[in-house]
Amino acid sequence: MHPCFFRSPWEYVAALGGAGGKGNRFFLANDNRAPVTCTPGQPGQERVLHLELKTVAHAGMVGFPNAGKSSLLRAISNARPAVAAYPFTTLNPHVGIVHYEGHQQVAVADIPGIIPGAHQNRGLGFAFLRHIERCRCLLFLVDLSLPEPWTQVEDLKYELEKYEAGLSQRPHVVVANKIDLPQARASLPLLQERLGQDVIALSAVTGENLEPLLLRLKVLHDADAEAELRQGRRPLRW
Ligand SMILES: Nc1nc2c(ncn2[C@@H]2O[C@H](COP(=O)(O)OP(=O)(O)OP(=O)(O)O)[C@@H](O)[C@H]2O)c(=O)[nH]1
Ligand SMILES: [Mg+2]
Repeated sequence: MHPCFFRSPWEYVAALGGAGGKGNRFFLANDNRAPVTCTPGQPGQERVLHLELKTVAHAGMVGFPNAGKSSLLRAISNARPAVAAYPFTTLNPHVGIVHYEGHQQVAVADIPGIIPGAHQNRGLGFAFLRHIERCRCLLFLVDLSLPEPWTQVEDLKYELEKYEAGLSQRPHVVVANKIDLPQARASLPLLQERLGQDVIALSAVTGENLEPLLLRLKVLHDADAEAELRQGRRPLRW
């Protein structure tokens, strides 16, 4: 059999150990009750493999700097990414685990903020976008306290789509953060209308309305797990 074989759809043997040698017990005989003879085993296979991480998390947070991605991850999981009132606080993805009843877990990634032109590699463009590509579903996080918040969703989707066609169409939910700020709540109806889709409005800081997001996350996760099973693949587990 080829040395790199699949034992099951989700198990891969990259390098086989060598055939074992014969131990002392093999040489046990009536006239030799305590053999000290043995034979060495064969060397195992050695390979140099270049591995590429395909999945970072079930859900990835996509948003401009300062939208509150890290604050939200802190609010829904025990991850502790730094939060600060300036852009690009987060420079590497952080993964937090959301725990549900019945020991179910959903991994959510706080991905560094993307900026307009990311698809042309502006800022840390490609690096950020690659992290997004490695998430099964997306949370578009907008700062509802900024004017015309729908433009954030449009711009984010544009960057994703330019980077990889279809990426912005991954199963997703739009999350409007900072609902605790006075000017934010007022623009929610217009945001829903402009996007023509349901939006989950919440506050990562006060914890208001986190529940609907957690429920939606689970729905997205379960739908993905079912689709994976239907295709004979193992659903992601953390
Ligand atoms: N009022 C209010 N402020 C918030 C909320 N969420 C985040 N903030 C504030 O917004 C600022 C940015 O929050 P972060 O969580 O660091 O934002 P981020 O999206 O992770 O930013 P980058 O890592 O730079 O991409 C901080 O000052 C937070 O305290 C919220 O729900 N309400
Ligand atoms: Mg951050």
